[in-house]
Amino acid sequence: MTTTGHISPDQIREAFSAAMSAMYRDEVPAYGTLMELVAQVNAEVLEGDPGLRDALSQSDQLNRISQERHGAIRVGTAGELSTIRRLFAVMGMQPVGYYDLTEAGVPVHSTAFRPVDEEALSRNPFRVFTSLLRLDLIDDKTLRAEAGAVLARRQIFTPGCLALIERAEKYGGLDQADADRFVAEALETFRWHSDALVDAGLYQRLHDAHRLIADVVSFKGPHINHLTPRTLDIDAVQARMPAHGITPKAVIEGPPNRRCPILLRQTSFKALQERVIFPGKTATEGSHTARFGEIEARGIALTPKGRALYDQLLTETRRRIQPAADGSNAREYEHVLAEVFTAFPDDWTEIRGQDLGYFRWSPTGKGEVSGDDPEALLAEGVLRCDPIVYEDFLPVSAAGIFQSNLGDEAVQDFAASPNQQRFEADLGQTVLDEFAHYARIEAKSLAACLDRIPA
Ligand code: OOG
Ligand code: NI
Repeated sequence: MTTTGHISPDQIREAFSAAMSAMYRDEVPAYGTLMELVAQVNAEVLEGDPGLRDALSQSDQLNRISQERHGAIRVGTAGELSTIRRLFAVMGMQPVGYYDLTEAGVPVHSTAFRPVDEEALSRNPFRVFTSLLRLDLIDDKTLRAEAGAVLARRQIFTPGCLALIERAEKYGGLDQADADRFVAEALETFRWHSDALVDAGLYQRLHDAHRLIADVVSFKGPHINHLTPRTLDIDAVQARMPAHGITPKAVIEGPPNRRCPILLRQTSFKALQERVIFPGKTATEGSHTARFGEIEARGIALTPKGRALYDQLLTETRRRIQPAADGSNAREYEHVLAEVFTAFPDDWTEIRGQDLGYFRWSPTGKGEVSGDDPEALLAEGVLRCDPIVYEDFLPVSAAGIFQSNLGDEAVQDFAASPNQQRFEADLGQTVLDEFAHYARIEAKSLAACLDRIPA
């Protein structure tokens, strides 16, 4: 509960998400175009599918669709990561999940800061995929030391932001005036800076080692690198992007188009070339590609068993065909993906029966709840059951998104080296296990229904 005078973290997150969106639309005009296209497609889908509209409104999701978005940043040090955690906590965002991207050829590991309560999610689901650079995976010792020194010197938070984080921690929240200031100050951390921190020579060497290292180390802060609206028909948006002057990446990441959507499907458009000023005896001008746009479509959260099947089918697909970045085999890839995924049941009852996905139970209000067999009560129409939306991310898809905006050379061979303990030590907190969290939501919803049984 908030103390009198404090506004809720949800309100701060809502204001921050809106401010971030406005800033990004200003900085990256194609993002604005994409937002309009997504809004148009979402409206068309809802108009043509009253059943979907009804289901979304029943599960309290209709309102959030239009404000749905995630963003991503990449930080350079443990100190930056732990302060970012504190910053997001002011807005009710907790670290959920651990993603090892080395597995997919990118030298970072990550978590997603997001609201976790259902009520907070339906209020505003804004989340930020946050990656920590792993300089330890860079072979060149001299370059590693130089990069480390640059990172150690920079301060990515304004003094006002740090003071307000401390205030929120000390008093358990912020009042309206402080929250307004906090949103403005926090926004500064995510802003694009065209003045580089490093000279052109060092930038080039960092870039040659890995483009991602240049992106993280060379600038004053961890610029937000994309914002992602949620669409109800990702295939339609992907198909219509070119007509709006946007070039999408070759294929949609994740599962194929299905009747029963699972997990997460994502696609992005290419990063912009941005002008950069490098300091030095005489400042030089150059360019950097960092920022892009993305859209996502979300489906049901899978159980560990469902996720294992998903991973297995994706691996099988990619064993048969690797999507080429130039799009030359996109059709073929989609075909193979769809064919391989026929092994994943495409029917809610079957998905539930085989324990592949998580569901939320609720009473329909039609008839008395009696007995404790949820499937029977569902069949009688006394209970209903809706898929729980997957609120998290997928490492292979994330690597594809990194790759689409960093260039193909972004994927190098790193020894897979997940190190969740190290990440959590740097973060200063453990991350929430997403599977356990979805399982709890499901169990709680069912218990609440069955508790209504008269004694
Ligand atoms: C993050 C890429 C991951 C997603 O949606 O999977 C991501 C990045 O490029 O920093 O945002
Ligand atoms: Ni993303």
